[in-house]
Amino acid sequence: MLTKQQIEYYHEEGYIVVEDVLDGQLLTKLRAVTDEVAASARDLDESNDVIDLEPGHSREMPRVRRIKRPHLAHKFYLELCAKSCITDLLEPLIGPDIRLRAGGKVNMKSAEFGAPVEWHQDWAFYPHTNDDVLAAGLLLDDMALDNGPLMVLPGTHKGPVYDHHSQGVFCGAIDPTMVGVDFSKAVPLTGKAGSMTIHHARLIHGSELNRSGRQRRLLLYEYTAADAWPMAGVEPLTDFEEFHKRIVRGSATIEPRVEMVPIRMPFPKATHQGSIYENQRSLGHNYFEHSPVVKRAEAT
Ligand SMILES: O=C(O)CCC(=O)C(=O)O
Repeated sequence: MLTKQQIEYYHEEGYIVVEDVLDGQLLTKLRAVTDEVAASARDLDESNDVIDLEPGHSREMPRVRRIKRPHLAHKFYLELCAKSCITDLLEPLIGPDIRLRAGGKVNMKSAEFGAPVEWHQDWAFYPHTNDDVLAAGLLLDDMALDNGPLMVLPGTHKGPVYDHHSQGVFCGAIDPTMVGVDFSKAVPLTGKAGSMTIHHARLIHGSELNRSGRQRRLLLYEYTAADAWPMAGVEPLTDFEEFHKRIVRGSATIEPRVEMVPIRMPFPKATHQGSIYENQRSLGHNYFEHSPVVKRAEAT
């Protein structure tokens, strides 16, 4: 369970890191399943509904950037998202009735080239009727300063929802030159494999390239209070049964709780579709370096 201090810290700063959430057996299984799903990239020339490929991918040298919607990609991911070792920690933050979002991902930052993620607020992608919405990140590998850890800007979940558009079109990232945000205040979330990060959907976060020789894989499940109903995003609300099935704890309701939360809709849709990495391609000014060290060395 979370301590009173951890709960207060989450509400105040918008994030926490909890150690030892997955035991050795679950962690081993999670890694094995992730290897199995990622191995399907060997048969792919381009990204599909499950696998997002890094630029430079080939069948001989597979480069997987992300496993999309893991709960659909393997039944183990679906079982894991509802396990009490996770949901016990969410209940004090968003209440007893919890739904898994239809999104979610495993971000695979491969050694030496794993891609950065520009600063953004998840809320810009999927505003809801109230902001009891968060992402829980399970560390498959140790997350350290040099392998592109998730970085957060404490307290920003209480501030505005920033513009995530470029030239009038959604791009899933904040232009660092256009906002008065001090990105130097970012806190890297480091921890041992098996730990879990939790961040509020309105918290600004991002991450650098992986410059180390070790991979950094992070399974991000997104959860909402059951009475937070999506106003945009990937939820297929035309399929109520499927929506309803994603309740991982407590019960569903057809009465959304509507609160005064700031909202910007992610429309017109991003020019590049498929994943956040694709959406962010049209951002005018990047904050993070995107060229892997290896590539730059080759170019000079
Ligand atoms: O994997 C990361 O470091 C950042 C993930 C993230 O913020 C996202 O994919 O929305």
